[in-house]
Amino acid sequence: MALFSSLTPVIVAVICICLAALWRDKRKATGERKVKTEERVSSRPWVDDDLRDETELSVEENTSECLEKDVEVQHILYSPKRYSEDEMICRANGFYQLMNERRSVRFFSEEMVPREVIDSIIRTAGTAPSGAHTEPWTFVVIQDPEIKHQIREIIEEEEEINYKKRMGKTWVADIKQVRTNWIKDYLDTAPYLILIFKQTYGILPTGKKTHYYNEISVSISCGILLAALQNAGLVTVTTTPLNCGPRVRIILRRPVNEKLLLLLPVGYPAKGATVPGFTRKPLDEIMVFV
Ligand code: IYR
Repeated sequence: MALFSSLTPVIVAVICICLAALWRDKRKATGERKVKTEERVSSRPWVDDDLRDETELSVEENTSECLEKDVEVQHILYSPKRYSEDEMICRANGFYQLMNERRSVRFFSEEMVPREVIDSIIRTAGTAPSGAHTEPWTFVVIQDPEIKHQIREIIEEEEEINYKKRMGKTWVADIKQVRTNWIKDYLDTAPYLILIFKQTYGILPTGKKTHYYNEISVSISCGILLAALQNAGLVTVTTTPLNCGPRVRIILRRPVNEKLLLLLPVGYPAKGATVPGFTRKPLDEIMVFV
């Protein structure tokens, strides 16, 4: 009895530790985060809450130890070129015409494209705005035929499952008009594959750095990249290989904070390449002017 009562505090402490561990695991499993006092007070969600995916659950927010030292950024005068109204209208229409010729192409020529063009296109994509200027993107350009083929094998294996099981009948029916399937010849034939990774957080020597709105930032840079490709006379198809991200990331030796967002085969169209005869919604269907 005496032994039991002397052990009681120890037993209580062990039970408390176990309960705390269970509670922490449950919070981890459900993706719950520590709610900061200010958030509770304002009951507003953290800026990226709606963009989290299950692969990011283990990401903790910045702790005070891993905040970067405040860097004083000087503000400088900015006076971009101004055009006359006529010139503006002409440029806006010209750019629309160029972009309206863009089509998603799935048939590629093997013809090489100068590396300098690709470098310039990636530089252009890197001009996108990003949350707190974190520039949370990595563009992996693959030219090596063996690595392209390894990527193809992973993607075709997963896409076959996607088409047959994961996507469901409605999805498969909806994309029938595109006449695509899990066989992706373009992953071998296109001279380059550009794989765009979103950095879900940054890695500093002191810890993790929050990459605000990283998915939106990287998506904007992808849009700019598509415009740059079109401007250079190259073609691509925006692909989002379902379930391939982790395997592709490992082959490319990219770190865990990087998640595959888009894969773009890039090159010239093959002779006789075809595209679906889609039309675009007219202005009055896509714009509301108040
Ligand atoms: N990612 C698949 C399926 C696919 C899905 C949509 I939504 C498309 O607009 C086109 C294809 C593929 O690339 O085949």
